[in-house]
Amino acid sequence: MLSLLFPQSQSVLALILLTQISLSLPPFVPSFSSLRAVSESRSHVTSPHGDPDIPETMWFEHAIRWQMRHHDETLITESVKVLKEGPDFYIPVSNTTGLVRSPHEYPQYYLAEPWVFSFLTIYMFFLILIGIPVNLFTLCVTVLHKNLRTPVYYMLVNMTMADLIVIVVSFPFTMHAAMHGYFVHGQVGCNFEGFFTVHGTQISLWSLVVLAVERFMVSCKPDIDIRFRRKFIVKGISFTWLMAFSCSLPPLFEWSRYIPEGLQCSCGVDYYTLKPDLFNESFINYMFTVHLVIPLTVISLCFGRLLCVVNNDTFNKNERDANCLTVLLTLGFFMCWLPYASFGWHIFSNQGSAFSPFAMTLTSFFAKSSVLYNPLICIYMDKQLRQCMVITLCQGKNPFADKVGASASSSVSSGSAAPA
Ligand SMILES: *C/C=C(C)/C=C\C=C(C)\C=C\C1=C(C)CCCC1(C)C
Ligand SMILES: *[C@@H]1O[C@H](CO)[C@@H](O)[C@H](O)[C@H]1NC(C)=O
Repeated sequence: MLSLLFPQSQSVLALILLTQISLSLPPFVPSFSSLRAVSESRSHVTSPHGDPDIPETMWFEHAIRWQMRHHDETLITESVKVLKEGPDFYIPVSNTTGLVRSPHEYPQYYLAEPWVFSFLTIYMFFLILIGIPVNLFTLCVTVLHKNLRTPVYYMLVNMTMADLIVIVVSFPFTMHAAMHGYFVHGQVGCNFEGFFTVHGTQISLWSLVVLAVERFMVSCKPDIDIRFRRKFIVKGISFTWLMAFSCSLPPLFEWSRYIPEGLQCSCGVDYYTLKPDLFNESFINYMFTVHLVIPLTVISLCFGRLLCVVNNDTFNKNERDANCLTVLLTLGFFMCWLPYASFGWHIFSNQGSAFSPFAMTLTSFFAKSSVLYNPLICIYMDKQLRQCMVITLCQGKNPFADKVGASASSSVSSGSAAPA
């Protein structure tokens, strides 16, 4: 349907999908089923318990050999009911092997083989390596070029900054933790990493909400006062930070908490236990309602209206392009975050059920790739931003000047541009 409305959107969607797939999936795919089989059989092992002859690093080979000897019976009878929980962690595998250890103190190589952790390290390294220059460059170009100072771009600067905060502040922690196979930075590091990830992501989410509302207003009243729009966006930016704090701060102050999740080398909020003393249940309900369902509803309502004006010829083409950009940014965001959100909700609403720590990590590291999409989508969609980038790169001269000059007016940013 979208491709009917926006001719460009099909290729952009393909681009998002391809980047996402190439970034996060292929190395997992061939090994996924075999890994799951291994981790399932792993949680049924009962014997190596306390055998002093076996060094901890050898436990896996030992467990397999032991399983071969004792064959099917134990595999079938033992279930994954015993869940491991500590004061500041929750590991969703049974401790019948006696190998489960605190993720703040010991490597978690019983959850997945070391190469999986190495892969996560490399993945995080690439997110940092690509994410910093792409976001930083977009930020510089947007701030430096006066003709990009439009309400829509104010919001994009906000989102790019949020992405940079996540990449610079919290990703190195994740990478370092994955390198060691456990959360080496202790509970303080976990709070730090969790806080900045949630904060940055929430800023992006609420920016999308404000952007959708702004697009909605403009499409209702195309000749709306530009100064009003500017003021609205500036207020909107403070609003995004406020809303982000209202989601990221409470877990630091004993309303829920940040704990290591999945393979125990990244931190998220606690979906795993109810913890009445931390009012965990109310926080998770609050987080999913106020910080996911409500934004999603507001955005959908605004987009409903946008889709109505999309084929309206009297409506400025550049404004329509800006609408398209907003829709794509939103799709990119939710494509990254909905798998993680629904898995988190599933774990929360089925307390104590067995789930694969590997699958949890898969969704959460997949969500982390969202920091790349905002700038990539903008660069792809917006001709004027691309031109400004070329000019910045070539130190003030645009080598393609006569070629692109003619079509300059058809870019997203000039559409929403202010009278200078
Ligand atoms: C790698 C670290 C991760 C994924 C940390 C945790 C993230 C959350 C607790 C995310 C919460 C949510 C956000 C930020 C936006 C979409 C909805 C949400 C509640 C899943
Ligand atoms: C798992 O069992 C072993 C051996 O009984 C014990 O040393 C270890 O502390 C247990 N792990 C947890 C997280 O309780």
